[in-house]
Amino acid sequence: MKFDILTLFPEMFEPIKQSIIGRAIKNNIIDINLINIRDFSRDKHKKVDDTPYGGGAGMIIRPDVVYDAYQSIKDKNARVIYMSPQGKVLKQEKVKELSEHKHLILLCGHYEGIDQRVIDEIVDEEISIGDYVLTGGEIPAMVLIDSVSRYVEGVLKKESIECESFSRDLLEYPQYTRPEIFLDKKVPEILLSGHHDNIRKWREKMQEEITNKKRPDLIKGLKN
Ligand code: 4GT
Repeated sequence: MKFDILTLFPEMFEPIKQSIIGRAIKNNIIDINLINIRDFSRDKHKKVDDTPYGGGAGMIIRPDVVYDAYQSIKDKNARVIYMSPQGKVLKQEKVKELSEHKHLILLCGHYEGIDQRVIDEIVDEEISIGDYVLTGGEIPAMVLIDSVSRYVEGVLKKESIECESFSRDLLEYPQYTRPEIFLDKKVPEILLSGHHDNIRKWREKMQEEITNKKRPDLIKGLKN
């Protein structure tokens, strides 16, 4: 799976090259290609933004620079996503759907945003990671890459993903490891019993209890 990232701050993506995603990159399962929008400025000072028509605070990224950056990587089979608080809020269902694509192009805004004309011209879909405002789309893009990559074949062990799809829409059961006693708290007896059928039932019951208590909206299927 290939991710092309159009951004003014490619250095911000260093953290995602660690751990599980880092291993997937080294194994050529995931490819993260960073395109610095600034490289496409034709200005002698490499300027990419300007003041908003109509007035107001902040700077807007110019459409021509973004367009030229996009032209350098464009692929008619890729899905172009603009990370934006105006987009649909990312949910696990959408994460799974995006993981079926071979090539995603992620456009990250900064400052007060990007000129609307280039968004209308190149973007297929806008995605938000939640109802709050950030200084840029880079962290949302990393959230999308991390969540989508988990579903790409070879990134995780098969069990890690399958287990989730059975228990869809429920929170996870609590997990324990050694020591058996920690600060006078014992690990639930059933987990030491070796009775795998009872353990499975106990875990399912815990999932329902925890979801009911912490996120009843997930069970009721409420949108927010
Ligand atoms: C929030 C989100 C996002 C921003 C989100 C354009 C300039 C948007 C700054 C950018 N804030 N992007 N994707 N909730 N800010 O996903």
